[in-house]
Amino acid sequence: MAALITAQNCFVPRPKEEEEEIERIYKGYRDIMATLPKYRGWSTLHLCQYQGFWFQPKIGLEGVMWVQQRFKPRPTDVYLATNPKSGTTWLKAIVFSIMNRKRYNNFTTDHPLLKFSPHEVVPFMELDLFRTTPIADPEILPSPRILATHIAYNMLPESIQNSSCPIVYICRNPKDVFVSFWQFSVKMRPKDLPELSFEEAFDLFCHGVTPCGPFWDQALGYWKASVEFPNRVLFLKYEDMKTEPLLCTKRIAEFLGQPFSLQEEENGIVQEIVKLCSFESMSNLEVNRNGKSRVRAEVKNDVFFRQGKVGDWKNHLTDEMIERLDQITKHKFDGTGLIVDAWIDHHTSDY
Ligand code: PAP
Repeated sequence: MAALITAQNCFVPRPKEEEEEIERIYKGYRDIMATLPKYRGWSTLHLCQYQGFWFQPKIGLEGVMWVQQRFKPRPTDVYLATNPKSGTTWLKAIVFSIMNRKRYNNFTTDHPLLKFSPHEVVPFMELDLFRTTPIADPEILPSPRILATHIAYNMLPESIQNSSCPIVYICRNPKDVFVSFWQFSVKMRPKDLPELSFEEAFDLFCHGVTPCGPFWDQALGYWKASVEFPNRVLFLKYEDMKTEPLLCTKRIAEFLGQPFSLQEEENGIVQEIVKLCSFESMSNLEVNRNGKSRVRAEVKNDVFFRQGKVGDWKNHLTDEMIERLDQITKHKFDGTGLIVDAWIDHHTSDY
């Protein structure tokens, strides 16, 4: 297998003066963070509100500020954007497999995704590369780089917004996102923090207080961008990917300017990619069952694989919760052209 350069390879020592300068810049970020509105966090004590969105102070906001002020895109970059718990891990695996299919064409016995977590081969900018000092040098990554982010569209630096780099966004029913987020935060919340109950977390979610939320505002930013710049921003739904994985994979490949040839289709390459990236296959790999992130040492790879299903919210939410979330979703997306009928529960709603 050809050598793979991952996020971890980008953490190389820099000259002392450069390290000191970066440390000074991050100290400035922390000074700004100390002045921001705070509210109860999910896996951290607090979230900070910055430019209308909520972020974890340490694992998140410092990196966001660096991306906004200093990140240099390359014209060949591909960006993957999501609300957390909306299918990020899956999208990373699919796009990596599409983009690298000439180089890694053995999908069953010798593919990087059989040994590396999707988060390792497609790093988050603000959470992996620039989360805090020491930061990575992303110039080490070969082109085309595939980089992920949870940053809202309007908060992306102009250098990305004004570039011609493609952005693939995936969105998911907020009821499933909430349940997934809740389960994740139970695993990630340090034991020395007071417990966050399911009901409290639900209330936070409804008020938009989630890491990188409000969920709806973040989704709308990318939705509007996808309407305005359809060749640059692709808006996908998790549920469509579940029902039509082959079609969606082909659509992503076309959008990225890497359509599957007739011969590739005849050879079953699309099927192979879909199978490799499926929840069933990914969640059973040793690296994703027992591996740990090499960049974020506190994160075990298995926290990104729970059920991978549509509709688990039915097993967790009360009728009142369903009604409340659906009302918010209808209200927020009303008149935007974003069709979310399939997300609304018609037993409790008059939609
Ligand atoms: P993020 O926190 O980095 O954004 P993300 O992958 O969006 O991660 O969230 C994990 C969710 O995606 C989990 O959903 P669940 O809690 O409802 O089960 C996880 O199971 C699901 N997921 C991960 N990999 C896949 C996959 N290959 N196919 C479908 N769903 C997946």
